[in-house]
Amino acid sequence: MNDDVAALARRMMQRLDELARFSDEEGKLTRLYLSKAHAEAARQFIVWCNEAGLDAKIDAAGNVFARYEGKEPGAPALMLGSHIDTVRDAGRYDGNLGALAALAVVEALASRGERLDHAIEIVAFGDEEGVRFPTTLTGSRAYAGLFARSALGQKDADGVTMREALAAFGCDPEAVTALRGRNIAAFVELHIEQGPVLESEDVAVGVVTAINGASRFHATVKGEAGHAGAVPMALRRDALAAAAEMMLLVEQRALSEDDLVATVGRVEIEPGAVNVIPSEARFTIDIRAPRDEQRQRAVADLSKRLAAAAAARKVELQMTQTHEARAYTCHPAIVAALKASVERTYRAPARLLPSGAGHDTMIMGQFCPAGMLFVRCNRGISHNPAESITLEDAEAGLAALIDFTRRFSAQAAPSGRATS
Ligand code: HGY
Ligand code: MN
Ligand code: MN
Repeated sequence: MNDDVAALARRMMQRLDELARFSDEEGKLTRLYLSKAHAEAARQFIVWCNEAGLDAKIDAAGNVFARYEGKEPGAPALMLGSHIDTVRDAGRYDGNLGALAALAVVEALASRGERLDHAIEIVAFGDEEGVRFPTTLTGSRAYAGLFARSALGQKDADGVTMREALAAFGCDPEAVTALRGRNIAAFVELHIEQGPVLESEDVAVGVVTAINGASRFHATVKGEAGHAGAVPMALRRDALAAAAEMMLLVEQRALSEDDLVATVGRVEIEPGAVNVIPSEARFTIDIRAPRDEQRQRAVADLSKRLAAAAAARKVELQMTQTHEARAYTCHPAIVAALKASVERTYRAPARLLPSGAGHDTMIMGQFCPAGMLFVRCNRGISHNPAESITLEDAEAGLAALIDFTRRFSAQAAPSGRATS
């Protein structure tokens, strides 16, 4: 059965360029959860779903869903998709590729009126990155029934709560906590690798075996503002100098072990004047590892080391945890089926590899059997406007996803299926 995957891939790439226009920032791609750009991108995704004959809807968490029925209406569904929110100054393929690939799979079937024994549900999750609000993976957490009600009170940089933002988006915040998908036999996400492995081995497509667990913190260091010229060094309680020492401790701890990674992604300083000793420094910490025990040990170590650095400098340190996601091992039956699809369509041995980046799959995997396909990205660059993939590699990823979708059997779906 030879679909015109090349044409589907070309249209998918064009749509990724069109979707990239919807941004909250001039001249760069930044699409935050429940923002104007998210609403515009969601509306555009709905239009494309409608053009494919699908009735798409936005759920209480701001996710866009559409369903392509199987031979029998109401059959268990294979769910395909990813997220359409982005980081700041992002690339256009992270997340968006998977949402549009899910639509392209349905278009491949719908174009020939083909119906399978299972339904297909496609999803464009509204928040995976967790850039606007401290929590992350909000869309998939809500769908999997794992949304923490407390997140509704979290505020963005402008002091807007998630509850207010959901209501302004047209969603019912109260319904988010009750949101829970049903009758889903499995979830599969196509995503760019965001790392250099596939490119280094000249492979276009890979199958993900596991996803790193992650812990995120907001650290606040309080010292004492003072005159930059008049206060002797030994008498200072410089919040920024203390935070700088702590950031290096974060880096050194991660360097001490293989597979452990840690990042300080955002720093804010008060009062921020050239001739004032900083009184407060706030920074984020993101720590990840393939094994939860390894990550938790690093978190415990770092908490002690940062506290000791604060005491030595006579500054206050407050660490607030904002995110925790357990490492996820992709369902073996899904991995095996994806591997077979890659080998059938790509005609080369499938490269199996872990994911250092987090994905909606790690949440959906707590709800139903789940797995991922990776597409090579240029120089492994991601979370960066230089992020790019080739049309050929997009086509290879799509071909494998279509093959998997056709051969998937909800009846034979691995255990651990969501209850309806
Ligand atoms: O941070 C991550 O791993 C993902 O890109 N949200
Ligand atoms: Mn992503
Ligand atoms: Mn990302």
